[in-house]
Amino acid sequence: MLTLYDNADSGNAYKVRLILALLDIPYKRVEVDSVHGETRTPAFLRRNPNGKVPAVELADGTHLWESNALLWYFAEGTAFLPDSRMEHAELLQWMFFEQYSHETKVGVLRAWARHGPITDEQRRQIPTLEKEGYRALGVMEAHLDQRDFFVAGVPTIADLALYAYTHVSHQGGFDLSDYPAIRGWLDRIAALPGYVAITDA
Ligand SMILES: N[C@@H](CCC(=O)N[C@@H](CS)C(=O)NCC(=O)O)C(=O)O
Repeated sequence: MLTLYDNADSGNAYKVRLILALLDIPYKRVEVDSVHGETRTPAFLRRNPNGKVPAVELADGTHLWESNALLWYFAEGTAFLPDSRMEHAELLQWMFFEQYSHETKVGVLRAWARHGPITDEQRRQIPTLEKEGYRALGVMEAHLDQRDFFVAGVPTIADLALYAYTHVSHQGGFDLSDYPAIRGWLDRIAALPGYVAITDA
């Protein structure tokens, strides 16, 4: 049986819960307190040497980590991972965008809002992260203005990667009122058969 080392509040971990639910893959869930250091214990570092959730242990005892790599692993052979060379490159394009330009702003401000207190240095970074977060949301809005989904016209792991922190971006202070294409896309993801909410963990 597959085991997911998870955290109920983590958007990165939620990506994995979401793909497993959409694909109806059974798994055992282990909650890890990633806010209070449980990811840095020797036992957990043997599962993910980088000390972060999500991580999975496959049935043969192999471990895998990094949320977007896990999305790719579970989606292989399904409609969530279209198979042309160009589509693979486009998936990676949006998933790298998510990790570098989006999660590090939109996700980080949410984490600070929910798990404070924050340091003075972090407080000084907030306006810059807000500006860069809205810039990333603007890139998404422009792309979705003429499309239902990010790649190939169908829901893929690029959508799931970007959905995780976008749909709870208000918890980090972001206002999506001026982003109608994103709001429509969020509704389309939430309507997928098998969808689970981040709060369902
Ligand atoms: N790039 C990683 C980021 C994972 C990550 O930042 N996990 C956070 C929770 S959202 C964590 O476990 N933090 C605990 C720590 O760094 O000790 C991924 O996408 O899986």
